[in-house]
Amino acid sequence: MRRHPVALMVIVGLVASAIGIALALVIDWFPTDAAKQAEPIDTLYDVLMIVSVPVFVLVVIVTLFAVWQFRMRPGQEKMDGPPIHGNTRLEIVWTAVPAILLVSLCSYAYTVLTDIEEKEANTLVVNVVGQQFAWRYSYPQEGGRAIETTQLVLPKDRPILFKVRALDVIHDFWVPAFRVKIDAVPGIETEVRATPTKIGRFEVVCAELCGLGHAVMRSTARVVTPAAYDSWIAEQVRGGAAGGGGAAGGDDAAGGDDAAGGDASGGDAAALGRETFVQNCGSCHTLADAGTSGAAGPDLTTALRGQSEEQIREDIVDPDARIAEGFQAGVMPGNFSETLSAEQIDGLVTYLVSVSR
Ligand code: HEC
Ligand SMILES: [Cu+2]
Repeated sequence: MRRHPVALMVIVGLVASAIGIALALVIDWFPTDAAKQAEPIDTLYDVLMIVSVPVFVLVVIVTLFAVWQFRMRPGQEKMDGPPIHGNTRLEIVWTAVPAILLVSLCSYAYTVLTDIEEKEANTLVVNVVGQQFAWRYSYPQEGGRAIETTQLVLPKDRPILFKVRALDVIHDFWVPAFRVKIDAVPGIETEVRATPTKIGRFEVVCAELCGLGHAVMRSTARVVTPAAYDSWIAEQVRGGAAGGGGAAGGDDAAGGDDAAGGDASGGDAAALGRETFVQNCGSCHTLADAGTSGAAGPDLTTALRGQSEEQIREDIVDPDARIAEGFQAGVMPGNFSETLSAEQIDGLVTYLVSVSR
């Protein structure tokens, strides 16, 4: 074998490539796939692995071989290597082969991209807004005002077009189970398409480092049957029409006794407070009465017990004044006194006091 270094390299290379490819294909790299887009993307990934592993092995083996074969031996310290002038045939080969490889892989990736981004009939448009550090959604309604909510509910098997915006810095809307993601960039609207194929809950993640609360900028995509989606939408529309009393409640918990809660706590201020809460706070805070399930901040169903009205107000307008145990400063937005009206803040305080007693 010493006489045939190239033969040895070829054999080692073939074995190493076979092991590498087998590992790449056997290991389950991906989360569940829950959209039509997942399969072509996973296949693309596998093909890229199959092609890259031998290239990687080739480079590593030739490097290691050269290091070993042409190493400096005792007595050679002052010697120089033989003068080399290049090899035209070799240079043509090592330019042409990678070029062909790259062009073919790019063409394949491009067809996958156009394929998964194809426009489809009966597409549902969902607007997505990223803002430090939460996602909000709105569903345009024919002839009515859009439904604003912090919950992402999607009908199974219906193509969805997400129109994505950002209000402050760059975020990135990503549902790993759908495989697709897109940057949310202030000042422009970006788009991404996915057709959910599995009922269930799938994580929504921000995939662009966007500040201190980046890691908690999470939400859930809930994929339901088309019938369940229709009744969810109907519920949202009714909630909105009833003066905001039940707006966007109706996650699994506590959607039912909306009206009772609202009425008992004394009318308009609390109703406005509840609506404001669902739209601005529910993506980060769980609150049973409002039907929200955010987890970036404390669960307000229990956290507010025994707190005074003044404390709650301060927590909202100046969140860093007092940091809830186990949580970080700088995650809850500090500018609610500017982005919300005085009535909305009064409403929030009235509402939160009423549900914490
Ligand atoms: C981006 C996520 C986020 C949003 C949006 C958010 N909060 Fe918070 N909130 C937090 C975090 C994190 C904490 C804990 C750190 C702290 O106390 O500042 C917190 C703390 C609180 C507390 C104190 C809880 C306690 O244990 O004493 C209250 C009350 C509160 N938030 C109310 C609200 C209200 C009302 C809104 C909407 C107007 C809101 N939050 C919006 C993340 C958020
Ligand atoms: Cu973000």
